[in-house]
Amino acid sequence: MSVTRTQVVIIGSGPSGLLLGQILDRAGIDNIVLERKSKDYVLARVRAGVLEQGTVDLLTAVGVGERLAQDGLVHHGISLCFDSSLHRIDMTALTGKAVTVYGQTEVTRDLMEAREAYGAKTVYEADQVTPHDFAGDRPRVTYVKDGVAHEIACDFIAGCDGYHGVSRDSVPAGALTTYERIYPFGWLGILAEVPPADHELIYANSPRGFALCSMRSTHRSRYYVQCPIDDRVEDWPDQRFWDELRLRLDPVSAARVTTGPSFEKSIAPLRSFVAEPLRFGRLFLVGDAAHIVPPTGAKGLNLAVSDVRYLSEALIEHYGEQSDAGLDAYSGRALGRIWKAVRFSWWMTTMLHRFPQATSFDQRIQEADLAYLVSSKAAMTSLSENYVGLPH
Ligand code: FAS
Ligand code: PHB
Repeated sequence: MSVTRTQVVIIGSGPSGLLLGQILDRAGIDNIVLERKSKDYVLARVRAGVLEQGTVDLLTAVGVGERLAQDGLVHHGISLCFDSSLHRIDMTALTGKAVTVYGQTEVTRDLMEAREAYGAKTVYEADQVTPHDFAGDRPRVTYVKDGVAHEIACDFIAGCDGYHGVSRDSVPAGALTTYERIYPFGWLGILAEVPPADHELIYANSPRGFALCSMRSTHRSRYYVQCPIDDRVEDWPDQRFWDELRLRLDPVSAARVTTGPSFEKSIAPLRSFVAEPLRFGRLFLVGDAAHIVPPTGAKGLNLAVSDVRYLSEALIEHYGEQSDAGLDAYSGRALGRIWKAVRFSWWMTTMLHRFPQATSFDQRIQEADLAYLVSSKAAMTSLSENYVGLPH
């Protein structure tokens, strides 16, 4: 077995792992990223699309904001569609902030390129990645690459390996408390090389279910419709998708939908999930390894970014000032922001989706929720300040 040493082992090369690696590289803290999949596989995943102002600011500050500034689409508002009417919420007028539409795939690409330019080590297709001895002060991580066993001795392990990763599962039973809500539907999403229906996002609540009109650029659209959780992609040929999307929109927006062949189509389940605490000795849980939100509030990726900010600041303090105050505070600090985003994502999901078991009372409450929201500056301000991102 080959044995090497580094200061921080980062498990996972999604946005959490790559952004943490980028910040540590710039701070001169040695780190190695271990990724189960290939680089192409990671880049092929289509996920988030909306970046909070705080995310844009951090990516820019750590040197990966050039393409983002050039290609990102700054949005000052969103629209809600219900009762066949469109209601725009001017988030910038209400909060002074905006969001930027820039696909997670591009964020990942920018971070990978920066890491390669720096010459930092990433091991792709690393099998059997396993954290060890993180309860003590000499943690290590083992893995197998091309049939050869490796061990990395380190000071800290960052579990950036997502909901299905190994890090959270490595925590001793009983040391972790989890909170979960599984939603009785999924999101069927497509990508198509067609211009978006609107210059901003449209979140629709119709009697047929939820729909979302989003985009990746002015010529590439990202659309979603709520679907039964047991649906399969094969059940949704393109024409059925386009017909259903239009039926869930107001007539003006429906008429503005440009259809075309999809080149990506997938169904994602929706859940709210939080693990507490986020620290176990020298192992830290980050991003989707620690929490999952339904994508309705566009929070998943953005929460991963604030986790990374908190942990990277703590690690820099540890090495630079020989202080562990930040490390000791990481879990509580991150969970404070996590739970606010979990609440907002749950609220947006509850307000905008049709629940199979909803009673007629539930339906009237949902309608009243929407009617109040678009009639109240205070309510729209509350939605806006959560959507553009609460302070880090
Ligand atoms: P990720 O899951 O992105 O990355 C974890 C990485 O760890 C992966 O590359 C994985 O291969 C690797 N890994 C896992 N186990 C490992 C092991 N044992 N060893 C080594 N590596 C391992 N968020 C939004 O805001 N909007 C959206 O529309 C949206 N859509 C989504 C759709 C889907 C299907 C999913 C799953 C998530 C979606 N999200 C969305 C949330 C998503 O954007 C996440 O919040 C974001 O990817 C979090 O990044 P990471 O924490 O890096 O986790
Ligand atoms: C996306 O563009 O993928 C997207 C945008 C906003 C959301 C969810 C997904 O709330």
